Amino acid sequence: MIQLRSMLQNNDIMTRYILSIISILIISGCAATAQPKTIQIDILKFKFIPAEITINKGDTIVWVNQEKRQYHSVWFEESGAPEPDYFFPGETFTQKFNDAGDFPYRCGPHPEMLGKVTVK
Ligand SMILES: [Cu+2]
Repeated sequence: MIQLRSMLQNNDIMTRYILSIISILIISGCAATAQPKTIQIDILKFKFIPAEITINKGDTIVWVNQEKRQYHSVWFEESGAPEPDYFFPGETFTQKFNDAGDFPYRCGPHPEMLGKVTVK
C-alpha cells in the first residue's frame, strides 16, 4: 500500500515535470520564430500606401491596385529585375521577401511613384 502511494506520487511529479517541459517548449517556440505575415500595400492616386515599410524575412507583400481606372506596376529596377506586367484596378501583385536588405522600387509607367521595402 505504501509502495502504491509512492508510485502514484512519483507519477504525479513526472506528469508535472512533463507538462512544464511541454509548456516551456511551446512558449520558447512562439518567441523564437515569428510566423511569416502577409502585408498589404494599397496603390491609390498614384501613390504606394505606405510608401516605405519594414517587414521580417519570409514575409509577403501584396500590392492592391485601388485606382478607379489606372494601371501600375511594382518594379524592383535597382535589383536588376525585369519590368513586370502592369496590373489593373482590383488586381494585385505579390512578392515574398526571403533576404534582409533595402529594396527600393518604382512604378514602371510612373517613375515618380516610389516605394521601399526594408527587410529585417
Ligand atoms: Cu503607376
